[in-house]
Amino acid sequence: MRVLVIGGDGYCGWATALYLSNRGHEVAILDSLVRRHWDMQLQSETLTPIAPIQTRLQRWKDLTGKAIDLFIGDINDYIFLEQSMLQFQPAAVVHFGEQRSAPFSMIDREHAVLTQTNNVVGTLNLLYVIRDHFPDCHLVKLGTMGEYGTPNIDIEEGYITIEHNGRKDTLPYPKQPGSFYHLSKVHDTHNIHFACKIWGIRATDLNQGIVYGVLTEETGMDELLINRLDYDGVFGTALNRFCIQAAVGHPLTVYGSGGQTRALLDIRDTVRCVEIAVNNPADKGEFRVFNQFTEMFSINDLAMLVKKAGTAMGLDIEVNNLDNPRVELEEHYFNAKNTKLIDLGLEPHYLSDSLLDSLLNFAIKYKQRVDEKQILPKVSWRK
Ligand code: NAD
Ligand code: USQ
Repeated sequence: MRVLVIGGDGYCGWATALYLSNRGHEVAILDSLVRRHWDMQLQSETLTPIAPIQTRLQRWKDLTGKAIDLFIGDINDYIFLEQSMLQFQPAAVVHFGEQRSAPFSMIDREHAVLTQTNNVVGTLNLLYVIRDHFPDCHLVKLGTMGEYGTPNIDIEEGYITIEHNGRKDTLPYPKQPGSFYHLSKVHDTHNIHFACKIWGIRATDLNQGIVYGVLTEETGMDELLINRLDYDGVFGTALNRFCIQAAVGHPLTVYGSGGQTRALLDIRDTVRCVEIAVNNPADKGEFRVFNQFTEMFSINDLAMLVKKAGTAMGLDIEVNNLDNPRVELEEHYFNAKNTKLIDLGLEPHYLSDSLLDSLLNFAIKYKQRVDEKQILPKVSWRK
């Protein structure tokens, strides 16, 4: 299938583009490279030395004989997006191309506006190109489990059936996101759902949990294919950060009491879930929602697992409960459904000692690149 991966220079997108290419799909990457620019502005770098996108793609072609087309530009530029898609003629578009950090979106007004404009307008442009030129194209859009927040009832996959005053309906599951970034995903969800309804577009919203790990079969083939791994207080995410903190002897940064529970998955499952969605398109007019995660952990659980694995490797690991820079529940009910991808064939990689060992060893290998000043959180949700 011809698959356009928007955001294909990023953490999830790069691994996915190579995986789909390796599985025989005709892949193109579209990316504005703005993430590399934001890193420079924040004066932070990924743990890993990522090669320029052109070098990455040339190496992939040399190694495998498979070419991946490249379109460099911003999906907020409608003409660029339209021309790129007309040239590539995708049967499916996988859309990872957004500003994806909650702390980044909470820095100040400018960053909140940038996040919501970048994400919501980009997705809206994409919906219009699909409507006007590719009415059968399947949109596979990365959403987030954080759209749901932490309700005191079970979280369903996108929809909930409610009985009210003797009447019954199946409605979009209520959304209570926890940052202006997470809110941008909710706005996207509503726009895509509406477009499916009025124009008959087919779309799958993948409400993904927090991704951990770095190696996939393809990105591990060569140093020039290495994926990014963020550890800084803005773009770094919980488990990845803890492993890198452990590697450099920094106390693990648990925010607040650490009872926050989240849904997580291995990056090897991210790429597989996207493949499953691409290979099983939504029907015309269908807005399908899959919860894309494999396990749920509290932040304390994650810190304890890293401490245990690191201690077994001879690392000396402390856990610090920092004042929580975010406004979020620290003790709450959290139970989300995730059967739809499994029913379609996902065989999860559960978090294991061997994965933690490999992630810790990976972090140790690159630890001289860590700037410890970037580890503590600097962005507060409060004024
Ligand atoms: P990332 O920052 O590593 O990659 C995003 C890529 O999109 C970057 O290469 C960036 O340059 C590109 N991009 C951003 N805005 C663009 C625009 N307007 N036009 C073209 N390209 C643009 O992020 P990631 O971790 O790979 O996340 C990818 C997607 O998955 C995001 O939508 C994110 O919300 C979602 N997601 C990520 C995680 C996670 O743990 N990393 C978890 C759940 C959902
Ligand atoms: N946390 C800590 N210590 C840290 C970092 C985070 O305790 O050093 C806590 C946060 O307070 C929060 C939880 O861990 O309660 C998750 O934070 P995170 O930074 O790992 O993840 P989050 O901000 O939710 O965002 C990440 C991705 C985002 C994606 C989301 C999936 O950056 O793109 O949408 O995970 S989810 O969390 O399911 O919404």
